[in-house]
Amino acid sequence: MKFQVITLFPELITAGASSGVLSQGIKKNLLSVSTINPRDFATDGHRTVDDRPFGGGDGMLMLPEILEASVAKARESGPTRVIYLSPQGPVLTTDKVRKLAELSNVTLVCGRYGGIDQRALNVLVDEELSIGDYVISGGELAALVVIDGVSRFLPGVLGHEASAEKDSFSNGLLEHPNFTRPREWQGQSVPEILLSGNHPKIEQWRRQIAILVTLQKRPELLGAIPKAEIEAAKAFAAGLSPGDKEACGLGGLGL
Ligand code: 4HQ
Repeated sequence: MKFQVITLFPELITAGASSGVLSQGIKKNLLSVSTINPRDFATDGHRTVDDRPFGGGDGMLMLPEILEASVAKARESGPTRVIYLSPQGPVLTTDKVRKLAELSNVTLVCGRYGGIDQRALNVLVDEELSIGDYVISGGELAALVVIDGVSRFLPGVLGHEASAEKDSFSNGLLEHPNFTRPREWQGQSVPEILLSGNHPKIEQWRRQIAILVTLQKRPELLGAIPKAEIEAAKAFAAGLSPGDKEACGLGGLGL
């Protein structure tokens, strides 16, 4: 998968892609992250890329010709899906991340300051995408969120020990809690079942706990889980020891 990022701050993107899962994926040739600097397409001595908004207002807007030339540069590598990071787009979800992971060439357009001339967006951008209902200073951090989230679904990027399919949201649920040594810490014990070595039983237990965690923290996510399974998890919760309930952070359920 090829990610191209149109940005006036390429060093932000390079820094974000230079460690952890992303850099590993790049090293293994499973993905690439390159930048296109709109400044390179300025035509005047001051390398101007933006101008003041007609009608007045704060901030400077990227000139349409500058984005046009930047996107043309991105298209030199072949067909590419052009995405503008903006709080006006639909908010990114796991479903969307999975779909993006099926593409082979994605161009992420990062705005700064006041944004980009609307006519350029109308013509040059295939879709808008938001990483959430808040405002950040530029699209770069949002682009990195998209690149990171999508890359985790590319085959081979995560080791087999950590699959994106096991993470929160992939099964429609938040993840079950995890524990390591010591077996007892500050009066809290690791749930006995996890020490049993009975892996089918452990998997069953984890699924029930994951449903309860989701019910407690993000009940609106449970829409896709059958009512009967939620009721079964509540019955299971009634049988949990107070110690296990506390250790699992399930004190807020009132069950
Ligand atoms: N931006 N999700 C870039 C965002 C944002 C978001 C604000 C994008 C400023 C120029 N991007 N403009 N939320 O807040 O993607």
